Amino acid sequence: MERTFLAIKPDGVQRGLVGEIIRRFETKGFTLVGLKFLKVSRELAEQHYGVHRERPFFGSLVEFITSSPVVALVWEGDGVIASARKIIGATNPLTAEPGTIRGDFGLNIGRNLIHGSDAPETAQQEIALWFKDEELVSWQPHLTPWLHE
Ligand code: D4T
Repeated sequence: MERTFLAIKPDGVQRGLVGEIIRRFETKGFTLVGLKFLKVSRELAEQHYGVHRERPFFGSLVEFITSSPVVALVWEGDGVIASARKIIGATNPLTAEPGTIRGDFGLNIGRNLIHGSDAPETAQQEIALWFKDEELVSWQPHLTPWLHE
C-alpha cells in the first residue's frame, strides 16, 4: 500500500490549522499511520531540504522549519502521494486553487503551511528520515468496505 510523508509547517501549527489540515486527509479516506509533534533540528531540516541546498532560499527554508514546532504525518492509501499533492495545492499559495489547503489558507510561498512528498522515491526517503519503523502503525480501519468497492 502506498504511503506519503506530510509535515504541517510552523505557520500551520502557529495559525491553529493542525486539526483542519488533518481533517482533510481523514475525511478523504486516507489512513493515518504515523504522527508526531516535534521541534525540528537543524540537521534534520538540512537533510529534508537537501535537494534545495544550492537554491537561494535554502537558508530561509531551514531557518523557518526549525523556528517553531511542526506536525509530521504519514498517510496510507492507493494513490495517496499524488492525491495529497492535489489536496495541498500549488507551491505558491497565491496561485493555488481555492479548495486546496494552500489556496484556502495561504498567501506567501515562504509560508505555504504544509509539505508533501512529490514522488514514491522521495516519500520513502522522507518517511525513513522522519520516522523509525516502530513509530509507524499498520492497522485496518473499519471504514475500508465503505470506502472501497
Ligand atoms: P514542499 O516541498 O514544501 O511540499 O513544496 P513543493 O514541493 O510544493 O515546492 P518545492 O519543493 O519547489 O519547494 C520547497 C519549499 O521551498 C519554498 N520555496 C520554494 C520558497 O520559499 N521559494 C521559492 O522560490 C520556491 C520555489 C516553498 C516550498
